[in-house]
Amino acid sequence: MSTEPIQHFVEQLNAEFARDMRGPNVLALLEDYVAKHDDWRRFAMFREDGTRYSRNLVERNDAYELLVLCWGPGQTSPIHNHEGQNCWMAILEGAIEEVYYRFPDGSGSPLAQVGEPTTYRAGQAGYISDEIALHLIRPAGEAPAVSLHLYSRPFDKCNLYCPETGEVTLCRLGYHSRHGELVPA
Ligand code: CSS
Ligand code: FE2
Repeated sequence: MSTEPIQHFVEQLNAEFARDMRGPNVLALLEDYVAKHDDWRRFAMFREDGTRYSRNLVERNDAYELLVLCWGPGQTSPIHNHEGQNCWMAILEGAIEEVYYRFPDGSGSPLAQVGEPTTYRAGQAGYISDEIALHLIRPAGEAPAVSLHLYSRPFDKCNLYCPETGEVTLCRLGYHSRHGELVPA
């Protein structure tokens, strides 16, 4: 049986992080995978209740986690950090908007947006870390979107930031499915 393209991609990522934990070639590997393959579809499970975007685990090890995120119309993420880790994102289907924010200054004032929202379309990829900014992610327009996220190292919680006051709350991050199997509610 031939290796699935996404399994081959995982093996490339394993080799990349074994060679250099900073993952200098990860963006190029992501762009290459999303340009050529669509076997990610078996991981793309939207939440039936439509309450928020879904997080579907593809692969997780000590070095990184790889997830397929499914965004229904209007399912905006909270403003969040990335726990000091590297975050790469590539768009699989539809279009995604990213909005940058400055970290709160502790004064209780509204978070400052940085620049204009960036739109990423299918095939495009980007990178963020806490050194760059906080961000939120939302599907652009009224169509659903699917994105591929790679975090190195993995994290199970992150901070959420209130846009009006900068107040921080801790959020536990769960999975809607793992390795193609729904996680029981
Ligand atoms: N960090 C969010 C998605 S936007 S990068 C998450 O993993 O749920
Ligand atoms: Fe994020």
